[in-house]
Amino acid sequence: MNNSRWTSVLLVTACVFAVGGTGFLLDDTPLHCSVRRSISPCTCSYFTGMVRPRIMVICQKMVSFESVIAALQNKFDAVFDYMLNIEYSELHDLDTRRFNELGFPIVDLKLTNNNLTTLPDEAFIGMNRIRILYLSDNRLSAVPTQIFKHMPSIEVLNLARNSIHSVASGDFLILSLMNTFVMATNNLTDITNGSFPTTLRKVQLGANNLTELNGNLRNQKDLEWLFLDDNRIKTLDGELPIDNDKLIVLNVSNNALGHLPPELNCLKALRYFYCTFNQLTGLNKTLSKSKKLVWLELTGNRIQELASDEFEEATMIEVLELSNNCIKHLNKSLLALTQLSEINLSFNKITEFSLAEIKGLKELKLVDLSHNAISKLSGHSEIISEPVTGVEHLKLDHNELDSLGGSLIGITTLSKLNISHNKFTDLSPYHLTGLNLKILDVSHNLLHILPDSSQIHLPALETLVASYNVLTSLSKDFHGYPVLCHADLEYNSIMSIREELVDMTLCKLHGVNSTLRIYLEGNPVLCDDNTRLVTKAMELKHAEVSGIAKCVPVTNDIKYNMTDIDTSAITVIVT
Ligand SMILES: *[C@@H]1O[C@H](CO)[C@@H](O)[C@H](O)[C@H]1NC(C)=O
Ligand SMILES: *[C@@H]1O[C@H](CO)[C@@H](O)[C@H](O)[C@H]1NC(C)=O
Ligand SMILES: *[C@@H]1O[C@H](CO)[C@@H](O)[C@H](O)[C@H]1NC(C)=O
Ligand SMILES: *[C@@H]1O[C@H](CO)[C@@H](O)[C@H](O)[C@H]1NC(C)=O
Ligand SMILES: *[C@@H]1O[C@H](CO)[C@@H](O)[C@H](O)[C@H]1NC(C)=O
Ligand SMILES: *[C@@H]1O[C@H](CO)[C@@H](O)[C@H](O)[C@H]1NC(C)=O
Ligand SMILES: *[C@@H]1O[C@H](CO)[C@@H](O)[C@H](O)[C@H]1NC(C)=O
Ligand SMILES: *[C@@H]1O[C@H](CO)[C@@H](O)[C@H](O)[C@H]1NC(C)=O
Ligand SMILES: *[C@@H]1O[C@H](CO)[C@@H](O)[C@H](O)[C@H]1NC(C)=O
Ligand SMILES: *[C@@H]1O[C@H](CO)[C@@H](O)[C@H](O)[C@H]1NC(C)=O
Ligand SMILES: CC(=O)N[C@H]1CO[C@H](CO)[C@@H](O)[C@@H]1O
Repeated sequence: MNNSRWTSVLLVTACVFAVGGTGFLLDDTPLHCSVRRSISPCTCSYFTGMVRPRIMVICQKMVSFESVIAALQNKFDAVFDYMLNIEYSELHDLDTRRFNELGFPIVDLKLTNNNLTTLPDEAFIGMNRIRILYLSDNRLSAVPTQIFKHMPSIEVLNLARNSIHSVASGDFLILSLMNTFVMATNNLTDITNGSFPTTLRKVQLGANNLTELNGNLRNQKDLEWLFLDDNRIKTLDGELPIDNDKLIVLNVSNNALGHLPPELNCLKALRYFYCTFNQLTGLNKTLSKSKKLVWLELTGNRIQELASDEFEEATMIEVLELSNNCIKHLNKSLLALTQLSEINLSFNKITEFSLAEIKGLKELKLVDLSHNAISKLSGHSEIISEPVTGVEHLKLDHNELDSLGGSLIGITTLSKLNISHNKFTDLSPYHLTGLNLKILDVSHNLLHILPDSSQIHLPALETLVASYNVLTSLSKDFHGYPVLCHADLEYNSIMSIREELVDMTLCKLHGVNSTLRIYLEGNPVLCDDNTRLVTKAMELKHAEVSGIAKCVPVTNDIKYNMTDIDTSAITVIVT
């Protein structure tokens, strides 16, 4: 994953829940407030740096609303704005007192984690300065519509993690300034049409039980973020906002969508689209006009193939996640994606991969083709004229390959190649010629020999993983890897090792001479008395062999009589 990209997306997600609340406090240093002592057990901090300085008051584990009022009443100067959080408290007497008895203006009220089941509307009388209201993490079973009439200035409303079943027509209409609505993790099955004001910019309805949206978001022209993930929505046809050129993030992952709504094409601003774990069988060119799209996740669908013009104008896509689908053919659909930096096609049904599918994609760094059924790599002749891509990391593990077929020749940017769990019986030195590999994983294959040391030259190879093969001896095998530092050869059938193995290597870490580590656990050679002498000699040449020998103690004359097969059988017996 490209780190900076990830951060930006995670930030987007994080912000949904931080809107208004703590988000704007980030670059603001809280100061102690003078009344700190007299409001115990509540605490307060003073924030400058905003248009109007604010005071944040936090009360936790209060035994009653009465005790909140007793602690805070008339302790604060009304010229400031106040944020009040009452959490983990017992507020059974909410109906006997009112927030406005506190005597200071609250703009941001958070009543979270209080086990609230209902909210008496009298408590909120006169709270018309409130812009942010959090009622999340309670046990509300219905929308507390009755309280909204006292708080017409609400811009941010958070009802997440309650047990609300339905939203009735008009429930939120009175909140004509509301721009952020969070109702994730409730038990919503139904939202009656016409429930929201058309001012919404951020909507989070994830983790509910919604099967349809009833046209509720149709007229949200200013909608920027829409999270509908983890519901049971079967179709979004006719549900997406029309004439909307603001929607940037759309998450409909973990639903039951069988196809993408055609109107997706009209969301001109869409940059991040998540539609993982649905039941899409194809894209039907629905995203072909998404010119601003940079991040597309479609993992866990049933997509079988992509049309050649699938992404025709979606040329800004940088990250494309298509793992866990049923893709057999790419049909050169990726060639339009000139900004593509990462593609994940793991767990699909590709049997042959042509490098021509990624020809000319210069920004492409990571290609994951693992867990397919690829038995043939092709396309080399098509790309030889022009350096194919900027690919740095190619994952081809868990496929059916027995040859690279020369397909990688000329990809000078490639530094990490994983062809573990395939069917290689040998590696042709020719197929690795000219590569600047730093890491090569050929473990879990059928290699009985490493590439001929007189023919292979991987001048940058630092890590070689060749465990779980059937290598039998090591002599000049590392001569083609002058800077090797890490050689994992565990669980082979190596019976002999020669000192000359490390004659041509010099491991350097950050330019400083360092030790080449050779891992040999699970090889018969560790039970050979001679090995100790060889490894001692290697230590003088900056190489260190490691691995715990698992041999039954055998006297020399028994050992002397053993055939090769007997020896390997013995090493399997763990002492
Ligand atoms: C809320 O209810 C839960 C379970 O009924 C209980 O464990 C918890 O102590 C209650 N919290 C408060 C603040 O009353
Ligand atoms: C969704 O509804 C189904 C059936 O009505 C129910 O079994 C399930 O528990 C509900 N899911 C949630 C998260 O409430
Ligand atoms: C959600 O609602 C459904 C039916 O509306 C009900 O069967 C289920 O138990 C509810 N789940 C929760 C977690 O409240
Ligand atoms: C929902 O209401 C909007 C505006 O009132 C209307 O345009 C739309 O057709 C309605 N949708 C449905 C499914 O009733
Ligand atoms: C989208 O929804 C899925 C499923 O809930 C979740 O795992 C993922 O983190 C969400 N992505 C973003 C960016 O919110
Ligand atoms: C594909 O899109 C076309 C044009 O929008 C539409 O007519 C067709 O029904 C769609 N096919 C599928 C399988 O969704
Ligand atoms: C590709 O997707 C698979 C399955 O979703 C995941 O396990 C793997 O880590 C991804 N590959 C990369 C390089 O991120
Ligand atoms: C190669 O892929 C396998 C399977 O995903 C993984 O276990 C292994 O760590 C990878 N090798 C390297 C050197 O990253
Ligand atoms: C590093 O090792 C090489 C070869 O053994 C030797 O010529 C060189 O002097 C060493 N450098 C240092 C700083 O020890
Ligand atoms: C080893 O083999 C020799 C010749 O085959 C035999 O004379 C000797 O008894 C054997 N030793 C043991 C311990 O089996
Ligand atoms: C949609 C599309 O163009 N599919 C083609 C992808 O490539 C395969 C194999 O060449 C064809 O059989 C499909 O028709």
